[in-house]
Amino acid sequence: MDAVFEATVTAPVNIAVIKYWGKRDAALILPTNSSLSVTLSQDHLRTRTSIRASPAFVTDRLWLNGEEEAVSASKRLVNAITTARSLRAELERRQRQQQQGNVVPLSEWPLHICSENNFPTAAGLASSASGYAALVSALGALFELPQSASELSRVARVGSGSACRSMFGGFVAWQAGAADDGSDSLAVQVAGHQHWPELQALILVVSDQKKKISSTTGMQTTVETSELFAERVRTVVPKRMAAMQRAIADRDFASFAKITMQDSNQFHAVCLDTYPPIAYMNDASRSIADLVHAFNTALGRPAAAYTYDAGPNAVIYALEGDMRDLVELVTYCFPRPEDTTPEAFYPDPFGLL
Ligand code: 2P0
Repeated sequence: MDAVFEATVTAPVNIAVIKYWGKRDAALILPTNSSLSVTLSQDHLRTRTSIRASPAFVTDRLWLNGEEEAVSASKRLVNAITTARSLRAELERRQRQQQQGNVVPLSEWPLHICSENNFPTAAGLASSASGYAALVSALGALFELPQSASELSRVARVGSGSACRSMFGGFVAWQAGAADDGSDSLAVQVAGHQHWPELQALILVVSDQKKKISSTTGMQTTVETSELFAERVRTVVPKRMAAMQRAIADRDFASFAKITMQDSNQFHAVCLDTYPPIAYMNDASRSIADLVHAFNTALGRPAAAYTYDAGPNAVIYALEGDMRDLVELVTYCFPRPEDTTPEAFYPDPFGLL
């Protein structure tokens, strides 16, 4: 029987509080600015990826949420796999030089990759982030690569920029770096998830439809056409990266909340300043933002912070002590359709419905 080697990993979703939007090098996926995110718990949103390598396989194959997709159709996927393979080939060369017996030529064997999300793909919930982070972590495990998570984040980055941040839990910065080859454009953990366990995230799925303009296309149009964007990159983001890291270190929710909302608002302002304009938020998204501000005003302190990515869905951060009130308020103001049926209002005491 032919040998089969296998690895299975899961990777989490991350939601940026300082947004990545814009590339200075589209091929290497080098960003115009640094960004910072919170990694969500894997209990609810995650990608699970299994990879098998065998000399019996004919070619690389990929199944995404149960459907086979052509690996060659995605240049980024090919790039990420090729980069990980070259790290494995380097390891095998070293092992042979050191005359270690039984070097398994995994770098030469085709791969079968099976990846599943437990949430809607491409609904503005960062599926490419957990997807490529899971792919690269699984390749790292399968190939027994000696590289650190930060070093491997460079490989995840060539799949999708935001994926480099999903290589860590907790609070993660993607340092834009300055090198042309991308060697210093990688993710670092700012604080572990134990650092601020009271911080929670509420996800409000306004729509699970695929977004109209992909992030990749949208951000390049922004780079080319928005004048506000240049100012954001030059003066605003560096200041906010420093302030956000301070807020996280001090567990200062008031500052964390204000910067998170301001950065989300500026990202969407820059999208609107793009020509033709890009509108990711809709009326429901804006009503949710208004509600968060009303909640904070009523409590007399910033108790909740919204943020929106390239879609209408809201993520609201709040501390554990405020989350129950927030959820009650949101479900009261935005009842789900199934809660507004006559059955929900009138529990049918006479069995007539
Ligand atoms: C972020 N987003 O920082 C920002 C905020 C969307 C809005 O990262 O072209 O899917 O694959 O590098 O990573 C979405 O961009 O784009 C994104 P590519 P990606 O989370």
